[in-house]
Amino acid sequence: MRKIINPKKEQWLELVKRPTKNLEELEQGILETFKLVKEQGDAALLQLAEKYDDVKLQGLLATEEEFAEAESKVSAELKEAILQAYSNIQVFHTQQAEHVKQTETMPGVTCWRKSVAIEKVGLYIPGGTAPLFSTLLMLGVPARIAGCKELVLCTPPAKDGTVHPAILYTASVLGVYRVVKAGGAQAVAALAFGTETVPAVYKIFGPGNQYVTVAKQLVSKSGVAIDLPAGPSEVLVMADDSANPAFVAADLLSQAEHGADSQVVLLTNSEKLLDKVEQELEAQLAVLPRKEFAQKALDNSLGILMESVAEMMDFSNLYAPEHLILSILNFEEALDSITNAGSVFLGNYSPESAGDYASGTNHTLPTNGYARAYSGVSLDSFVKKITFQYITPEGLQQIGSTIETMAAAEGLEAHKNAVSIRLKEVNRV
Ligand code: HSO
Ligand code: ZN
Repeated sequence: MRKIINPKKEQWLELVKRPTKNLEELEQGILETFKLVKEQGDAALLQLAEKYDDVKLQGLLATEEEFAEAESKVSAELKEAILQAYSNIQVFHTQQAEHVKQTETMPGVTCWRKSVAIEKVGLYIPGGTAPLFSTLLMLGVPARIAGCKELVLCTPPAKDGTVHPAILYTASVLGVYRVVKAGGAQAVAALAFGTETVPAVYKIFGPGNQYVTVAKQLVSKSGVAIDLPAGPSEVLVMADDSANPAFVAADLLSQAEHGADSQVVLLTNSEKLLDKVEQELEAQLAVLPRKEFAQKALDNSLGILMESVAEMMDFSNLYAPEHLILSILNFEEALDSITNAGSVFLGNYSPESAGDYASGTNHTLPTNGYARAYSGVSLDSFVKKITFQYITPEGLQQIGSTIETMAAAEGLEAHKNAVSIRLKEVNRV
């Protein structure tokens, strides 16, 4: 961890920068993959699984037998944990539903807005070094609450052609039975354009490697919606003397273990705490199975000593972290000054892991400074909001002249006429 003592404000812009990657060079290859999937459909997916995942698949879809086998392989303890997390995520996301409120903006002019589910959604769950079945819950639960009709799951298979049992078990809990063994840009292409076994969807969700990220960005240019511009995961911990250095180090490491490019930042107004956290990091890192990833992430990370909580908050708002942990005594007083963050964890007993898995909030969140303007995934991500209006003849008499005047001023005579022609009839009777 890079230690920085009282940086000047002029340095902040440099410090909040994430290491940028130029992903444009991946585009050419990804466009070729898109072409292959468009032209050859399932055959392309099978061919690319062999090429990139080193697996000769018998079929693209997980079979009933595979679901049954997964069910038997997941321990009772893990099943119980998944169901508990499911329940909490469901409770939290259900209360996000908006109820239809009809409003009369003028007598006889009634407007309302209704959330309508996106009919077909694609969920991408990476394979790779960790089987993120928790992400499947974070996407599948709100999709189900929203009422999405078709949920298609794509995930890269292991070398023996199987899908991780916990992913299949979670899919079955969600009632998602179309599980496609496809990863990378080809999975995104299949979800966007459709193949014989993969229906084309209207929105694609889920994290992935650089290929998946660029592929999602590319399909979004052609009208398929995507959840969020994804980047490496990050956490910023704000800590004062009331924090427990071992807890702080554990939180930093929980995020650092995601990958070598994860970002962790510690802000503190206590030099003593900074030193203690450094010692703890070393001790805890040594025994972590994923210490190689975590060490690399820590090498790019910052431990910054600052003057005050107010200064830390200013820095954090500029950084706009995906996750913000407030391990400070008077965190309640600081809440209103948080302007940019994806998800916030308060006090010494709210680790980020709680939100990652089970407390109920969503863990698909804006990274890379996007928290300045984006929200994380929620029930809203799975619906469109459609507006309605009903105007009575009396209502049109009330509002008509306003519309006519404005249409005329914009030089749009046909717009004006759509009102005038009606008013003429209403005023005749
Ligand atoms: N911290 C990750 C989510 C996750 N953590 C999944 C563990 N499993 C991004 O918010
Ligand atoms: Zn995590």
